[in-house]
Amino acid sequence: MLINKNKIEDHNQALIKEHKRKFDFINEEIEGIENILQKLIAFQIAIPSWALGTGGTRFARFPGGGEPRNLEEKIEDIGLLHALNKSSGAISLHIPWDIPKDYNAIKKLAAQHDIKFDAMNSNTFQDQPDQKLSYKFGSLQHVNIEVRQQAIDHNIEVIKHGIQLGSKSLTVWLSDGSCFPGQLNFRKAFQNTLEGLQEIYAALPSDWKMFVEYKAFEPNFYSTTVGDWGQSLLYANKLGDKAFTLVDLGHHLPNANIEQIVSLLLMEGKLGGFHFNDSKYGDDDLTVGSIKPYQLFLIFNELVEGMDAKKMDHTKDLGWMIDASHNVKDPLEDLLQSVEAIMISYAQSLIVHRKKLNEAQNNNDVAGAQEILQQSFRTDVRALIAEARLRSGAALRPLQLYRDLKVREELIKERGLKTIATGL
Ligand SMILES: [Mn+2]
Repeated sequence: MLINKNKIEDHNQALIKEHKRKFDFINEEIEGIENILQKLIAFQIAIPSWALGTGGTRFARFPGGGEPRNLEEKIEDIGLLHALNKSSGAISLHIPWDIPKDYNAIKKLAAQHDIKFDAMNSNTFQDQPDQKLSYKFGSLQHVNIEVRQQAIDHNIEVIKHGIQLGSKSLTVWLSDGSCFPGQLNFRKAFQNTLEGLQEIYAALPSDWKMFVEYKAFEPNFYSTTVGDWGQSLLYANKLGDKAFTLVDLGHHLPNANIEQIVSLLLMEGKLGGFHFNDSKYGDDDLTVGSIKPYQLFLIFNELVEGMDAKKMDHTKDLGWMIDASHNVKDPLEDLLQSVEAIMISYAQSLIVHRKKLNEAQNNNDVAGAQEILQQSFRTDVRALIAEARLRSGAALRPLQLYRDLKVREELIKERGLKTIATGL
């Protein structure tokens, strides 16, 4: 299914009067609005291929119908999102779930939808049907060198697929760890993992980056071999200039100060990318901004401040991706909401009065500093995001248009009710 440009124009036309009134109001409130709009228009968030189908829990999965059955349909789904919001112009693939049969055909299809190939993701957290050795007790950390070699070879194969598609980065998330005390020698597990990562790193093209993603717990519940940002940074520093830490919001212990983590990683030049989601209890894969929007804003505030301090390009110098897939929503509606929440937090952090905040900090004006941040957080920037969309040819209200056009019903008609997205 394709969304006709006329449908978007009709939708915008019907809402334009109300939008103008709201935009004029915020335009008077905020200085330098043109500059902010340009940044919002340029900002793109990658969609992972596995977020397009309904996620499950270990108890059950309830597919919603019309889910993409192959890589082509996944790209088409992201094309729908990108047509509606013009902020989702990239896909992040997962190997072996998304191995292309024909690279050129896939590249052509993606280009038709104005979609780029973001980071490639390897998978050594589950066994594939044709796989020789099992990852039950880990992959790169494994006590058996043959299992480690199999995991290394897989990651190098992922890089090769990525080169064909024009991707420029590899994200390595390992589920390696242990479930019970005594199961693992921590130092040996770290060393094995480091040596494996070094071999993979050696296979990276010169213009590629490697992202080392950490997670505190799950599926292992006693120790994780890349468990926190300290461990990830150890690996990244030992690997070299092309290796970076990747921060996933849901991969921390409760109440971790993630804004401080991203600030220090940026200071060290070692933050590579960010995975967005939200949670109440753990790695809950909930819609971005649905539970803790203030935390999301505080993180974005440090990202913007830290990137500006290093004169980094907000759009190109970090990898931005949504990483969530859950059980009860239409995945495309969820992704539209997630992108909107990210854009709101980004816009709110762009309007923080940096000079005043700096002065308040230097004067130990604690209440004043808090006021400055909350002033931005409490500003309704939705008309600003909508204006950026309007100027890019996207919809003023993407979710409303998605529903008005009955996109899910169309997809069910095309693909059937009982489809299962590959990989899920
Ligand atoms: Mn992630």
